[in-house]
Amino acid sequence: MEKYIQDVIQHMRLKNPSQPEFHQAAEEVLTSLLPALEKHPELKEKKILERVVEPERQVIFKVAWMNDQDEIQVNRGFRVQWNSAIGPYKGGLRFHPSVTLSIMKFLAFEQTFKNSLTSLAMGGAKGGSDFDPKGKSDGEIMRFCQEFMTELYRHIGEQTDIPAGDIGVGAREIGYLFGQYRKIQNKFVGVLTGKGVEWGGSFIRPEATGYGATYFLDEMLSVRGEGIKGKRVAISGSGNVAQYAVEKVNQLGGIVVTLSDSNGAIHDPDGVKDEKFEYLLDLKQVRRGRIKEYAEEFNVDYFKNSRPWDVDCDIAFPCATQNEIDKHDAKQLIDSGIIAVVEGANMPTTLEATEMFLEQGISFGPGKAANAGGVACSGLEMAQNSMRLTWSPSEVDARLREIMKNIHLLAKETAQKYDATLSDGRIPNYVVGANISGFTKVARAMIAQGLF
Ligand code: NDP
Ligand code: 2IT
Repeated sequence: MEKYIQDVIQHMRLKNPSQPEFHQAAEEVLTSLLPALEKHPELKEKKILERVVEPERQVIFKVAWMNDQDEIQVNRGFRVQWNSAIGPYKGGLRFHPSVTLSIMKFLAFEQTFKNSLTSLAMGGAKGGSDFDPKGKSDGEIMRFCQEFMTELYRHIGEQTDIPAGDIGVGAREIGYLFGQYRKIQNKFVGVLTGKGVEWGGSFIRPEATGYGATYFLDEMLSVRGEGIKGKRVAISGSGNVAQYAVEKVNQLGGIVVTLSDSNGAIHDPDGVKDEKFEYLLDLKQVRRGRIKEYAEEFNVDYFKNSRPWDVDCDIAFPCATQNEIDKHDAKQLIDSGIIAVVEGANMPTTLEATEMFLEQGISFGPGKAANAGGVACSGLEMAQNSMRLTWSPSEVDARLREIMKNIHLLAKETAQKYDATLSDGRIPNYVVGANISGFTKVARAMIAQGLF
């Protein structure tokens, strides 16, 4: 069976050249499925692996728009609809200059299994553009979003494919995208999530990924007989996920000692809290400034062009982007004595670094389980839109807490069922647990629905 998996991986690599991020994501999932394939030979007979590494549909389109100087700009737009066996396509949009088909595919592939773990009926997709929102005026952002939606609208719909935010796409962009869809289609429907609460959005959606990942961390620590209180937490990034991870870690008594952006990292051993947290929200949400300004304002260390992993901490909480913890960073974190890694970002840890953490018996919460709170809350937004109701913040938060608890339990019990535990046998291998449980539900649906 091992050879069969390696053959599928080899074929996937050959068929999709120059797509390193997609190769990495697919290899991580496929290799971890070995115990499930041994137990369920029908998965091989039905060629589920061969079928699940192929997206159902990939759309690539041109986005031409005008900047403030009346110069024509040309970007590329994507929507990769990976799998709709368990529900309509669902997943975010990323606007970042690094966006390629490889990155879209890795994200859509991961999203498929993440959405399956939430227990809600959502298939997997991802989209975005190589458009760089940094330094653009509000008018430029609006015109770009309108042009992007003028093509995307024909591929999505509230029963077909429901995009949301990701890197570079927040409340402002969702507003412009939604406005254009509504205008073109003359329909007010829940075709996007992450909408403003006054026009169809859900309370807690902005907070959900950061809160949810912190709830997942709390669950992992309780298995170790520990809690967040008093723990020093190194967070990377300073965007949507990082901000609300900071807030929830603070609420649960942890100390957030780092933050970062693409220019560098800050180290604040006393913790990003109280007026410093309020400053962070204003800096990033209102002024759209750089994290360096936090260091200047509060007189703490700033490390230019650095990641935040070279500090004394108990927990690493990556919330920026893919492959931001490599084996060098993993060694530093292991030497610092960390007990847990929780992936707020998608695939922030390289395969080698993940292996190193698992070998050390460190509780490792993979993104598709740990950061599923964002899309889970998007699923709750869809439910509210269908009912034309709005739940209170406390009701949504309670449901989010419950969903994260259940994802943790599912990953833990699946790991135990397949004998996947770490060094001392007590800590579950959540990578194996999350991948097998997310995958088998999608696989069963694919088998039940015939050949596609
Ligand atoms: P934001 O755009 O709000 O913030 C992204 C943060 O990461 C910024 O601080 C940004 O710095 C930093 N960053 C982005 N790219 C790089 C890079 N190449 N190198 C260094 N730093 C970088 O995005 P989100 O917070 O929404 O997303 C963060 C991560 O969480 C992503 O991996 C995303 O896929 C994942 N995620 C997001 C969810 C959501 O609901 N938003 C749900 C689940 C996962 P700068 O401002 O300098 O670019
Ligand atoms: O990676 C992710 O899960 C997201 N960006 C959120 C997707 C969503 O549809 O809410």
